[in-house]
Amino acid sequence: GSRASAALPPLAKKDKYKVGFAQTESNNPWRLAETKSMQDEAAKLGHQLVYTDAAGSSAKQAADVNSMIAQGVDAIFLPPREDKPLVPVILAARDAGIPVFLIDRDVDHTMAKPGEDYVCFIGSDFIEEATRIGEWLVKNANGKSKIIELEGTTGASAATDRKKGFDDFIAKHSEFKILASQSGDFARDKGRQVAETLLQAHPDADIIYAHNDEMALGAIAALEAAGKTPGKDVLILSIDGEKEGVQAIIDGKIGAICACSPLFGPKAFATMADYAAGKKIPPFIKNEDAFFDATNAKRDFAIAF
Ligand code: GYE
Repeated sequence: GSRASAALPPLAKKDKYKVGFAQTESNNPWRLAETKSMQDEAAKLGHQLVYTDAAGSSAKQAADVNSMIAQGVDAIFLPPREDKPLVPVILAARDAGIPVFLIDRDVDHTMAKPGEDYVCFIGSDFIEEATRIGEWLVKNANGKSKIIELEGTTGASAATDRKKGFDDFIAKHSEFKILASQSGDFARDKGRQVAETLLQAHPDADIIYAHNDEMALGAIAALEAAGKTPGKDVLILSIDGEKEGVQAIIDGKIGAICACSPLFGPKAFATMADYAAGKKIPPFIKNEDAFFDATNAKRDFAIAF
């Protein structure tokens, strides 16, 4: 399409900014920890944070960003719920002269580019997270091989890449088979419902890979309701590292969790300051993630959120 400007808008150097943070939803500890981290850092630095919660709707999140543009915020931090529907408002912010920093999820790079349309993406490498889960599985499967996969929100970069990374890894290990894979929307109750349905269709499944802890905890409830013992009959793997998830490792119900830090505040605001100072910002600023299994879950419990 036609664009008013082709370059990233600059950010004036100021002591205090009015910054938008358009949260996706607030239905799990990961989201709450992320919001708190952004609010705490803004308060610490004395910036005004315009906070919105899209309650799980990409349309509402786009409207929230549009209202931030109308309010004339200096910059916007956005975790795009899906990788395509938020692109038009990212371009609209750019054209309005407001730099956008994507945090925790990215958008489709054929539609918008870091370094051109938005400043950068700050977050985890989701392919790598899924690969680390696969590598742990190969060493710890103990003969288990039949997998049910619970996917995150359809169209979310975190879900797309956690599936791609895992599927690519499994494709190279013919002893494993993915029996079924379906979205549980990154939510505990949806994860429980989808696990229940898929376990009925595939009673021989002995591994569940969930794209986040909330769905893994839902799957544990589904397994227990079906009279199965999580961690024994079915090996469970997930991503995030919330306290209840890491506790489930200690309790022997989850096998391994690749951590995914929700604590974006310090890095997000430091990147904004660097940008205002004219420093070159890399298109991808990668978070380094921890990993939990029975060998360190107790010792490292303090880093769970
Ligand atoms: O893993 C999940 C959340 O986008 C990386 O979204 C994030 C994911 C996180 O709802 O729990």
